[in-house]
Amino acid sequence: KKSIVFDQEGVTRDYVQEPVTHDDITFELIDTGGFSFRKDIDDISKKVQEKLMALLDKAAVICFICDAKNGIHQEDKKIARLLHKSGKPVFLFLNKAENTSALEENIHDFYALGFKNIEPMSAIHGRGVNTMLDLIVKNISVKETEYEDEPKHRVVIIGRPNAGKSSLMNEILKQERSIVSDIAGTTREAISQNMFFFKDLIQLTDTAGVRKKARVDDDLEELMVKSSFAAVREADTVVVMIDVSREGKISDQELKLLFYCYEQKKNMLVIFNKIDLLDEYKKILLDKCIDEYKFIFDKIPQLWISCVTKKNVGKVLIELQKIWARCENPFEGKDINDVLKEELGKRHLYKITLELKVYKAAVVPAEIPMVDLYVNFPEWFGPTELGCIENILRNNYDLKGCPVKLIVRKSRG
Ligand SMILES: Nc1nc2c(ncn2[C@@H]2O[C@H](COP(=O)(O)OP(=O)(O)OP(=O)(O)O)[C@@H](O)[C@H]2O)c(=O)[nH]1
Ligand SMILES: [Mg+2]
Repeated sequence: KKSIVFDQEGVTRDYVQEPVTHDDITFELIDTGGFSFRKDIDDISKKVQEKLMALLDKAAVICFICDAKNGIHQEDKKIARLLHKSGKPVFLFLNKAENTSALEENIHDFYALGFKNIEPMSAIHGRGVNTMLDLIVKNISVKETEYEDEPKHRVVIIGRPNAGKSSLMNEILKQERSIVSDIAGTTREAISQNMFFFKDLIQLTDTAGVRKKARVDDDLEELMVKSSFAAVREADTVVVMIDVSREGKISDQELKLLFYCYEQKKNMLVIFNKIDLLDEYKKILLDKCIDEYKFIFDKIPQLWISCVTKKNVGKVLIELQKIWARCENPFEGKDINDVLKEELGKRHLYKITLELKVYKAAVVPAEIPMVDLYVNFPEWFGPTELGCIENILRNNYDLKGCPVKLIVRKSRG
């Protein structure tokens, strides 16, 4: 229960909790109610104090803010004692430090509180805030997999050897989970790790690079190490990583990966990595390639990142989150039946002389955008016809990165 409810006016003294992202790490920042050590406090204040103790107990890092201008207060000493007892990392911030003479005069008293880390700050001038955020993220660790629950999403990173898959995995996890080296084929087996992103548990899997040269008739299983292939099959979301520092084109293997994941109805994100090494000429070639395979690239969000300079690395999870959000509410706004009626009225579907009709569409509640189509001749709705209907839906709804599953059912109209 977040709010303290009490039968009296103007008593809300809840703590304020907000997720904050700094240096790609997201944590909950909690602004608490004030401490009180008075014995004769009323019931609301008691609840505030109880809540405060519970928060301290759960906190990973504590920022203790004192007033440098007015100097140390009796209560500060009591709070300090309490915080020392907690055994947590505590950072003492001396606020109102813009008043330098007061700061100089009072700082010694604050040293006596026994905290190693003392930082001046000025909340009204926004000074010291960055230091605070730095100290916080340095002292919290990204949550690991003690959690027994099933992950809400399984994300797998695939691509050619040396693309930077393990580098990205480590960047996202903020730890050296996967070994990174410039030797192609460094990662041998799929490596999974769970992490929290906001409130959701997410499994992240780094895979061994796709090794062999693709031939037209190769299927993906032959191209991939078994554990990588298994990881793709089990994933709901695939990140296809493409190294832009190579020859300025998207290889057949990479296209094969894209098509496979698309057909397997995965959520998808394309990541172009190593943009620190991208020159203008290669960029033009790559853009041409993307344009050539527009029919697939139009359906998938793309991010251009560098694991070395960290450019856009922080956007990866956010982009995935957007895809998942689209999947949760895929056909919002317009009525799907109106959309299909209008579009198919402009552009009829024919198989030879037979007109293929969609009488009705119904959105199926599922993990991915799914629609039942009630049609006159289900057997004639092949990949071309379904592709056409899928494109109509994609043009009318925001489904970028989401798969779309269409199921045809016989109907007499
Ligand atoms: N310049 C540059 N180098 C990068 C970038 N990302 C990764 N690298 C380097 O590329 C090499 C390969 O990185 P890894 O993360 O091991 O690549 P991988 O895709 O896991 O490779 P395999 O495990 O062999 O499939 C390492 O030397 C990295 O330091 C980047 O954005 N820019
Ligand atoms: Mg690797």
